[in-house]
Amino acid sequence: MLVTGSSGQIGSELVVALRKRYGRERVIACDINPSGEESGPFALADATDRAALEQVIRKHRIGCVYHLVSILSAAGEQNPDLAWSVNIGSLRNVLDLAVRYRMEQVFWPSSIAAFGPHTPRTHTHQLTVMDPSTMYGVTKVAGELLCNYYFLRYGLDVRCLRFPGIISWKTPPGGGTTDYAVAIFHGALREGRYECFVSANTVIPMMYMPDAIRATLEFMAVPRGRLRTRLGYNLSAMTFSARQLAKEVKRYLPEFVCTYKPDERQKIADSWPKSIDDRLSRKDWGWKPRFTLREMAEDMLKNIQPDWEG
Ligand code: VAH
Repeated sequence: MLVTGSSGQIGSELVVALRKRYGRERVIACDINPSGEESGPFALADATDRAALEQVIRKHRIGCVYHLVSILSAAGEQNPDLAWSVNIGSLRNVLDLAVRYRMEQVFWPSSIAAFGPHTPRTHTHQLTVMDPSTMYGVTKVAGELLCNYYFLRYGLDVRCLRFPGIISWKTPPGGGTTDYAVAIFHGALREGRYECFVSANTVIPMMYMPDAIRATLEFMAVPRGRLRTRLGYNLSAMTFSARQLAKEVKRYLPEFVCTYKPDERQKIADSWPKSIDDRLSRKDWGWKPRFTLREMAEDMLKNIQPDWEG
């Protein structure tokens, strides 16, 4: 198995989970930057360079790719051309090479960022209007359509999940609009305060990383006949406002003060759904979230500052 973007927020944790389940030597981590804590085989490669990627695939006889390379929503608005070429260029390389080398499976993360300002914002349906207003969102819609095409045309077993904002502690925030939901914990523990870059009443669907990793592994293990779509499956776990998150942090750190100073990322956040209808995931492959906001907040604080007594 190859995990591209293995040094990133999801990639770094997915590598560990896959190695635990399938064995250290069977999972090749691959990134343009080493993560610095390689727990197994690593290939330094730029996934937008098809020849370099093909060399890794041939050398390690790859049969399955988890393709996690992406420039996220906020960073993508700083350089939309790069976001398109990295997100779509690397995906096309993976899909073409997966067909060429007759791979068994490909996983690719889509996002609720694939929805836009005209998408109904509560209990957003699986099949609905998708008019994203960020280049990142455009690459997610285009990417889903590409994955669906490669399934229809070549029979490639490529699977996509529309992840909500993902919260984790192992890697620093990386250019996403939902980074505030990670940075708030670090600010609370380090300085006792945090200035949030979206307004207090901003509501975005979120998921704790352990749930996101489990969803990926469960989704990829389901027999292909169970899946009714090759566009992204809607996926949800929890949804809360920035104010509710700050209040949860304050439950554990009573001195914590959160202030709000919306910046250009507010417009992106306001274009996304407030809640997601993920009935198709629950029906087709038995999705069920585990972590609540309370459990996530406690786990985040405990792991960011191990000597913190909850
Ligand atoms: C971002 N973390 O903020 C990503 C995610 C739904 C948000 O796709 O860009």
